[in-house]
Amino acid sequence: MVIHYRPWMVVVALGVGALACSTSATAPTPIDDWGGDFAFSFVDPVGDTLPAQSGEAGAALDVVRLEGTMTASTFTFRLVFATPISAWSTGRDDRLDGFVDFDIDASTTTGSPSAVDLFGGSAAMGTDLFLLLRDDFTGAIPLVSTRNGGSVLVNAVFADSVLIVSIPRSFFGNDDGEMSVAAVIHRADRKATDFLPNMDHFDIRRP
Ligand SMILES: [Ca+2]
Ligand SMILES: [Ca+2]
Repeated sequence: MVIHYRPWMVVVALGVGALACSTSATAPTPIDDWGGDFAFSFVDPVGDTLPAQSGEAGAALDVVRLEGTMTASTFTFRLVFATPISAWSTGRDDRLDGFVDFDIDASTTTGSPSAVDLFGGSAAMGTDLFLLLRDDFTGAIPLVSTRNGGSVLVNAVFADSVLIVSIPRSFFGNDDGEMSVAAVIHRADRKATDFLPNMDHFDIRRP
């Protein structure tokens, strides 16, 4: 059975804690075999936002870059926007919403379809974990497993036009640090204002 865990399920999932994502289609790489820390950077065009749906108001949030580092202990990334963003907890009209999806084993046969696909895009991923970009009023956002709905809160900083997220790599089990990623950006008053990337997904890989 394919399970689709998305925001309406997060409320009940919070506090479960166990992500249990170590059961991938192929045997996970032991952490002992860590291949070394690395950095990554991807760009998305400026001004490529999607049209507003009927009844929606407000300017689109335009994501322009995803960059970060993968170390043996921590996965840190910065999601950069063309204009300032604000956290969900601020209650502002321009507060950030949306999903960052991770295909940990780079396999479409495990996990669920990406949120990108649910909103009309095509990420071609089997999402194993996703971040819901709504903060919880304490500077944290939920990282949710599509395998079992378990979730943990991870540290998020909203700084002008940048979202900075740090995730302990232990939450990814024994994964080797290489994965696929895609995102759909919402604003509080608009759904799907930008896809990252516009088609398909980015591959986070050691150079
Ligand atoms: Ca963009
Ligand atoms: Ca997968």
